[in-house]
Amino acid sequence: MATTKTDPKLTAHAEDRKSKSYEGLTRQQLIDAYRIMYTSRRVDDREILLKRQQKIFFQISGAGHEAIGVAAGFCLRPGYDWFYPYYRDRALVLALGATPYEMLLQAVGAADDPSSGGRQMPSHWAYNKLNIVTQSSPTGSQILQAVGCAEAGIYLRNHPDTAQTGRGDYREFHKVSFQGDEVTYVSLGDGTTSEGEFWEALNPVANKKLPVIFCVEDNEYAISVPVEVQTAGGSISRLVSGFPNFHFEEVDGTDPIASYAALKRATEHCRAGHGPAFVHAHVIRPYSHSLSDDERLYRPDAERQRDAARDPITRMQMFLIREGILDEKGINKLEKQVEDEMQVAVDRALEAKFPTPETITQYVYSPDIDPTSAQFEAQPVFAPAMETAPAADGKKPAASLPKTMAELINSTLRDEMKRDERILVFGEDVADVSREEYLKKKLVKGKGGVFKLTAGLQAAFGADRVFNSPIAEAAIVGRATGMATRGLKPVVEIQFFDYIWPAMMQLRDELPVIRWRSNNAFSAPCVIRVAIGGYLTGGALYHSQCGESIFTHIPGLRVVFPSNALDAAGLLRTAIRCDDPVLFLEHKRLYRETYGRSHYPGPEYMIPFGKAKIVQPGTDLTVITYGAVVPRGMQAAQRLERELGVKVELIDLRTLNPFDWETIAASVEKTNRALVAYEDSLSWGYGAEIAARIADKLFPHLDAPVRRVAAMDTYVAYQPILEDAILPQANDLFRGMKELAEY
Ligand SMILES: Cc1ncc(C[n+]2csc(CCOP(=O)(O)OP(=O)(O)O)c2C)c(N)n1
Ligand SMILES: [Mg+2]
Repeated sequence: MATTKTDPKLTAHAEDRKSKSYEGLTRQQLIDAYRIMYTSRRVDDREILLKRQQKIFFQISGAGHEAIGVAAGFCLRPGYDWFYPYYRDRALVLALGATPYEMLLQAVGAADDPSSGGRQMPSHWAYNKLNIVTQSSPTGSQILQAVGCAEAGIYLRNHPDTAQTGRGDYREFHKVSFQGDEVTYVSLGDGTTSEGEFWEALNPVANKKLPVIFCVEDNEYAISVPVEVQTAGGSISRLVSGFPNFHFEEVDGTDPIASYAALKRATEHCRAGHGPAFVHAHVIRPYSHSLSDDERLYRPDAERQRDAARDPITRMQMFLIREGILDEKGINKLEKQVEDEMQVAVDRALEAKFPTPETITQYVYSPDIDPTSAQFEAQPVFAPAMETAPAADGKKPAASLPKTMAELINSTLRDEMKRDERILVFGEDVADVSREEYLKKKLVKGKGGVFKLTAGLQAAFGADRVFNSPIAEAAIVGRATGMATRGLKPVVEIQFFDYIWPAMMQLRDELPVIRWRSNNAFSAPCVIRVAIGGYLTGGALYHSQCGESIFTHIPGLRVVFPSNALDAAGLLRTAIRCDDPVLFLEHKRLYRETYGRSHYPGPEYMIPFGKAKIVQPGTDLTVITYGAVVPRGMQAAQRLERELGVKVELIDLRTLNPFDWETIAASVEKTNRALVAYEDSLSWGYGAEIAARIADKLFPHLDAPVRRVAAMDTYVAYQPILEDAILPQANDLFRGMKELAEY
């Protein structure tokens, strides 16, 4: 038998390498890292092939981003930490425990796709068990939600009893879990740092020292636009370097060991509670932006070759060989295993069942709680009569007087916050005083909202439940969405409807879509209170807008618009306890109106959504309206009866999505005439849909055309003479009703 002599020097060298530390990674971990990176690349390759064979319908790759991804996956813990990755993070998601088969299920659009049930494009990750929160396509909209997610973790740690599940409300279906030292990871591309939402996220994470890792995967391109166009000076690290409390890392993100070291330091900083971390990883993008893009159109060969020389897959392979961790045979064996597993996964995915069209409407709203149901029907319980005893001066004490809408909203918030510790209130100026010591020393009384709707809540419940946010509407809604995803119930305020627009991405593409796009794996029920409307005398263009139909056009979002104090209290409670996101529109003019005041109906008073109120019964004409047009409509209707004997049935819809079609239909079938009145500008407004439905469904019952009375198709002007002319007044309503009655 032949024996080989071993060179003792070589043996020593091999031993040396064996004990070498790779930033704490073992040799086995390095092999595992390569396996995941290689798997990630091969899933991309297989998807590209499947796309060319028209077996899948879209492809976007994680190629070039594998090293930073696997490093993050090794530093963080699935199901413990929280993840808001973006589409290039295939390697991260694999490292956390997702499988190629699961990814391919999404690519083919299978019913069993665990991320979306065939609803989202491939690489739009969502894995509930791993705490990988459902992702979407808008660049950067995940970032603010990650902030809210991290805030929720801190809040839950400080309020552990919050985790108790309440009965009879959304809490039954939202178990909360948290770890004292959890970290939230969010990643984004270099181009995405141009989005306002990225910058809106930096203030709260820095100020509140939130444990969030931002990982910017800088491949120097955003589709065809190079980094120097997106980022002044070309370096995002330089631009963010002034934010306090951050730990900063800049690293070659194609080097898994350097990436691991950087992310380990970042994770330690966050876990220890020192604040957020910012990891700027330089990566490459070898496969163009997506399969719909050909980068040769805007990148010369030399530049692409320069990138290719840094390909993380080849680099890692060479590294393993050089370090003697795997030889060529070992590499080949590993790759063959991956190929074999991949083939099985592809074959299985191609046989997967597709979702059926009957399932399309599932999970637009909560399947668990129906806010239109009898569960939300409760009678008002007014305080006992002792309060109505006259005061010494003979006048009734203030407590006995009916309360304004503003007061009842405040009382409702107060009682709900008492009942449910998961409720947080934040927004612009909503706190009593941000500098809490002023309040504690009783130096000031506190503000509590520009309309004082949240007055006293901070004093009653503390500054971690009621606090001011920066003027950043996207952040208000995005952070609320992240918190709600964790099972909290944020009740946030948008100060003026006119300023809701920076939050539009969150309100259209995120909050109401989370449940549907994740096939019910995630949801984010929360309440967005918004001061809306005109008739203010001097409110002008930017403090008077309506525009509710823009939001009723959004599937998944409930829209409520009360016209009086009692309804506001009952509907707000339903909004808070239900399991869907709710846009709660509060008319500024009605906040302190004499019309519609009420005593407080008690801490359990609720009104189901989708139940209109017949404010005045009638037989001759149906008027369908809501909000501040209700009292104006009443005035007009009373005059009509007085002067012409026409009996108008006036319907206050109260909630706009859902809306009470049964009440409308029953009324129009009786009166045979319908007028829809609303404060928003006439064309394309909310009433257009109601009018169209009546024309469509009730045509045989109509004795006259369906009419609308609304604002002019312009903006609301400052000068009161103009405002009066622009907005629908009682006189306009009277004229409209009269014409229709006489038709
Ligand atoms: C808000 C928004 N605007 C535009 C797009 C279209 N879009 C998709 S990816 C992308 C480029 C993103 O570049 P970057 O952030 O650098 O990430 P990368 O793809 O390079 O990893 C654009 C413009 C989008 N998805 N969302
Ligand atoms: Mg990029």
